[in-house]
Amino acid sequence: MTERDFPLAGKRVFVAGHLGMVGSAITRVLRQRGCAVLTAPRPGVDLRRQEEVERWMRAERPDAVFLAAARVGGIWANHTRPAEFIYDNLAIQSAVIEGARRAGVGKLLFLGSSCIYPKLATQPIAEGELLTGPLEPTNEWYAVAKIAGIKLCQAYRRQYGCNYISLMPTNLYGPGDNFNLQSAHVIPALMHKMHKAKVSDGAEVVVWGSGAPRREFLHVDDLADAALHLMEVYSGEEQINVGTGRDLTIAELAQMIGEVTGFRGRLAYDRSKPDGTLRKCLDVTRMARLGWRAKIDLRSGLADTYRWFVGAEDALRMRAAGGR
Ligand code: GFB
Repeated sequence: MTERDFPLAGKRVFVAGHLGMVGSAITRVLRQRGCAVLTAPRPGVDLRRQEEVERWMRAERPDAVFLAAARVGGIWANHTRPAEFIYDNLAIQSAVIEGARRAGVGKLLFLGSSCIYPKLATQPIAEGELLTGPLEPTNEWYAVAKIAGIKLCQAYRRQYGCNYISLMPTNLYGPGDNFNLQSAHVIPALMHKMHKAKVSDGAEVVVWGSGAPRREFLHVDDLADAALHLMEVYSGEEQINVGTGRDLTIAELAQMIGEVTGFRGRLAYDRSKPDGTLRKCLDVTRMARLGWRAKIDLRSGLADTYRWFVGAEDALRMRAAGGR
């Protein structure tokens, strides 16, 4: 049994990014565990603005911070909006990390991404692969910002003795995800396209790229559970990978989403869209040694996400029809 050197129960915990998929999942679990969750008002506190963040954090004095606020998106959003992905992420993490130091926060967990690792990293990717080679070009802007976040936490540990740690999740999905077709990640994008095709008797759904790249996917409820666990048991400098340790091809994933959504038409591959990195599967040995493993299998996680999406679509339609 791993020792809990920072028990969260009863603490005042700031979740930065509480409206996003990851932040809202962390908020749900913290409330279940009896924590007082603090969230920065929006509008009111722009997390990219140092002064606004500092003023709010000094007034609220959280004991702990989950830094889940970020500019995120799928391969196309990363590729076409590099300035937003590098600037917003650098600004948010600098403001929150420095704000936490000034407010005397006891512990902070920074959430990164598996795209911090080199494009050609040895698979599955162990933590030691960081900064050993060139990055995947479609998301290097986002990756550079996330690497800077890890380095900020390490520097604050060394110079100021702050207990700030970093968690690197693999590709995430789940309820509350972004289903916008241009900016979404692959799971919500394909789910949305297949649902639309199913309800309008469409014969074909377009899958970007070749279908050959391999990806690993983690349900956001598993990630939230892992984040709380790491906060309670880990106080080291190195970032810790969180994933399932299992991957599949995009073609296999598309097939599975077809089964979950009930779409029975054809899949057409659009090779003018980027594949991105060919493989990105995390080595999760360290997290297993720290006493944590993923519990939600991909098929049931996809079914859960699809139920949420259909419910959200129905609610939107009702609202558009005047709340009837
Ligand atoms: O999920 P995704 O956008 O992100 O794409 P990455 C994964 C793979 O799915 C790529 C393919 O090979 C896409 O070409 N794909 C197929 C699709 N159809 C679609 C579709 O309709 N929409 C999308 N979005 N993809 C992101 C990074 O990389 O992963 C971020 O850009 C971040 O920085 C995130 O790290 C976790 O896995 O390629």
